[in-house]
Amino acid sequence: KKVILEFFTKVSITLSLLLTISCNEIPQKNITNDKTPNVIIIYLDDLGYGDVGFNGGKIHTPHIDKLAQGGLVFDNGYASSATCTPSRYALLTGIYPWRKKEAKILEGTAPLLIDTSQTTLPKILKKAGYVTGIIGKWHLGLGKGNIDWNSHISPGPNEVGFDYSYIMAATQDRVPTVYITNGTVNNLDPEDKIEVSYRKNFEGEPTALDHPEMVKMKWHHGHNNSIVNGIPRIGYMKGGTQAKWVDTTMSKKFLKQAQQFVSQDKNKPFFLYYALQQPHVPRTPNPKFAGKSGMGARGDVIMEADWTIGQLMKTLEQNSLLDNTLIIFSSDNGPVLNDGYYDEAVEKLGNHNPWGPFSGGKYSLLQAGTHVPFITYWKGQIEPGTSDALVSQIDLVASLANLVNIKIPKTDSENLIDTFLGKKSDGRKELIIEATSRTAFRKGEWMMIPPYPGPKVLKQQNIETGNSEEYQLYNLRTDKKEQKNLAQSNKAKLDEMIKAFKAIRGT
Ligand code: NG6
Ligand code: CA
Repeated sequence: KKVILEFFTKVSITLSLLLTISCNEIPQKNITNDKTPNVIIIYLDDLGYGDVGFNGGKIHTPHIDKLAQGGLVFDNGYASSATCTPSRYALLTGIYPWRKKEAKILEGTAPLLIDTSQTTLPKILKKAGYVTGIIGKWHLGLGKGNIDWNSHISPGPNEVGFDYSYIMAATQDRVPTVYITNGTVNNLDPEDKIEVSYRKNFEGEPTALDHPEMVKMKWHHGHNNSIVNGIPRIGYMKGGTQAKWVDTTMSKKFLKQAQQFVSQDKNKPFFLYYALQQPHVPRTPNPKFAGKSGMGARGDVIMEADWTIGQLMKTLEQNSLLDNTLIIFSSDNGPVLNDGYYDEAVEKLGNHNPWGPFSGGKYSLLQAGTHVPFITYWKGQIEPGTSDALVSQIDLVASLANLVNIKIPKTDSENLIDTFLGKKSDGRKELIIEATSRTAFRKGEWMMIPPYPGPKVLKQQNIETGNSEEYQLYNLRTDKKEQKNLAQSNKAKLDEMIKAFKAIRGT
């Protein structure tokens, strides 16, 4: 009897193990390339669908356009959220940001949002033998709360899969305004300790409210705390004088880092997450670019970002890396003109249209919030063209895992590697997008936005939020601007959408 019982226990354990494996793991696929390529994600901050030349933008972006011409342009490519932190969280983890309630725009002192035990894109690639690096904007929290900026800061990017990190902690408009290399603030001075608070000012430190005469870039809303380089920021900072960044050279610093990173260790493939700060506020073009666009600082910094990308491409070419590097270009969320400073982004816009054919913008559930420029480029491997496939940045986790043959647990990420490489024309069937803790649902050509209270327009930014007391249903093929609400006239479709949305969203 005992033997039989043991036998059945063993069989059932084996069976359940097999079942867990088959349910949780994405099947492997053979890749045709003999070598796994280097991977670079070029990720801009607040760049709109229409901000790039290849989507009709009036700002000169020849280098980005070159990627578009030589790569695959996704016309239905999405960021996971209409703001930064949630989008970046999804990009790196493959988990919808609305599943994680802390995934909101983070303060500079916020603890690390990603659990160090979580699967992440850099961990996956590291497991496949890649050297992994992040250069640029992090904005996913650091430490465990109560950071001491004067000693080693951990956990951070290096604890979630990056071998190398050279970052700003949060945003260019948030303190601390310092670069951090592998968890240590650059140019620390033990005699001039850094202190940071988002609650109250440090005694005697000037703020934009007390010392408007010290301010060179005027604030419009928010951004009236500590002043660094004449620019008033969000949050209070004391000390660290020699550690503070110079805003006008930030783009160059990140570029140099990126160039060094891709030029090192030729024996291993690399993964570079190159997170540029443009065109987020404060927009601080290098003097070489100031005034170049004729559209104010916003246009100038987009031109500078474009030049930077051109320089990185040159470095790849000089190092004979282009044939073996997959480049993914996108943006963390849609555009905003006035995001808190008077910088003439509104006044000098002219006939440039950052939103492309869409309504809304950053912070919005309407298309311009999340529907962003999206390109995959791999010289000699990806055939240039345009794809209609519905794809999201959240899909990069499963897709790149598949590319490098690493098994991962199931997430919200879908394996679309063949779509990203242009071997297949269909993408995902449905997608939930997020904007300031609200969610909406796309399936096929349809978009459904549930009712939400709150303002219909963000007054200061002049952005339509997508809020309405009623359900909204739009056909994106015929109505990209989301102006004809079909919720009443197509009840059957609305019901189908609500049902499918709830099946994923759970409420
Ligand atoms: C908002 C800031 C905005 C920007 C944004 C984050 C104010 C009034 N507005 O709170 O300027 O910093 O946060 O942008 O402070 S994001 O692209 O990083 O999500
Ligand atoms: Ca952003």
